[in-house]
Amino acid sequence: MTRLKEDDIDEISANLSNYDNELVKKTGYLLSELAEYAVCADFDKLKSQSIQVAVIPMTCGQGIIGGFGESVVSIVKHLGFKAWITDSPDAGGVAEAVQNGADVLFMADDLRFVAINLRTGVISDNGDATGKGYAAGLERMNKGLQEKEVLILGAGPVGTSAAFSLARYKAKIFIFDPDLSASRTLVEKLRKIEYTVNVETNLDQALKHHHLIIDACPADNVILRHHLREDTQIAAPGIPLGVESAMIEQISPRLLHDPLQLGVAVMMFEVLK
Ligand code: 2YJ
Repeated sequence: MTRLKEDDIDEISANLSNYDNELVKKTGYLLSELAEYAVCADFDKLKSQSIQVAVIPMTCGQGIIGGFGESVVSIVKHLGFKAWITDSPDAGGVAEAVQNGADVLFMADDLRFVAINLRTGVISDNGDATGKGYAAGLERMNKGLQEKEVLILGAGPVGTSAAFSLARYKAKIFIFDPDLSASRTLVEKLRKIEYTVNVETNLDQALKHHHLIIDACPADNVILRHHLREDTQIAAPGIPLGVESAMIEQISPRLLHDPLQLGVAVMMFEVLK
């Protein structure tokens, strides 16, 4: 899993209104609306309750990422909830959050980023939530994905979660992962819900053929100029972005990509379910 860098997230807090404007242009939905849509629920009643969210900095592993907690707080506040960062990190932060009446905790180490609803015990994982959010975004960009072919790049947690959402949207799913056994594992998981996933083994051929793409792999320079058509749409939770840098501006009206916002928004609504 990619570790976020300060540079990836330093403009999130200041740009959430602009983020919403861009998201509405692409999907017709605000961040809060798209996150609700991704987890199939209407949380107006929950929103009106006084949910308090604590974000706990975690020093283990590679330590605190400057601005990470602040960015999560700003996203959660933007959704309409009360949120703060605990003064203490780690176990002390958990104790502080509970003492101060937090209902939901957000915390991340180098391997996992989770939200926990202390009232209900429901847990949301960032990888899972991000897959749901980006699949929903691609579905809204297309006004439905039924019978449409979608290529997922990367059969990790985000790609797998996206595949389950795409199955719900009745898309025809294609998976490419350089590790063929990862693709096969995803195929098996979807077979258990009686859904067929097709495995692509040649990345260049797959990208030439498919124009609806979920880029859930942590590699840059994968989607190149000769892969892009006028109707290509890309939902790209992967960090770094896989699109050739010279093509990003051109594809940007048909590209969903952010470092944290959509995943955090889906986590927040998922734990309130
Ligand atoms: O509390 C902190 O500031 C740090 N311990 C945050 C660590 C953030 N974790 C990561 O970057 C993980 N690799 C997962 C991020 C998932 C984003 N989609």
